[in-house]
Amino acid sequence: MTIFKKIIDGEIPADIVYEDEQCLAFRDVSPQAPTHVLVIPKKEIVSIEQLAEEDAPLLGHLWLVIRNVARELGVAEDGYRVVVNCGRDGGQEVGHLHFHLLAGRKLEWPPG
Ligand code: IU
Repeated sequence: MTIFKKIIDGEIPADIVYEDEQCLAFRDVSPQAPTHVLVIPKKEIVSIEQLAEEDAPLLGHLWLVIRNVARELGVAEDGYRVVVNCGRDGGQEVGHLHFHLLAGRKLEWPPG
């Protein structure tokens, strides 16, 4: 079980900014930008690589939640970045699919 599953189950506290029956959004404990939120499905999906065809509606929902959270947190107007790390070379450390929502400063490109 990952730490994110424990957050979903309420076993570990998190600074939750949005929740519904399908997903959870909470502030990253080690923020890389003034606003750094993780949006995760409640379904235990390890990474993009483990997505199933049936997860397509869930993914659409997650993108709309990300957009809505960005608006709610007041960062939509200036802009933001959404990052999904996948696997070792992609820099994924937690084996539960998550979308990083980063905002609040001018983000550089390309990433390291
Ligand atoms: P990554 O894409 O798997 O590298 O991102 C994992 C993120 O989860 C990373 O930004 C951590 O700071 C963050 N995180 C967290 O917010 N709370 C935790 O308890 C743990 C990691 I462990």
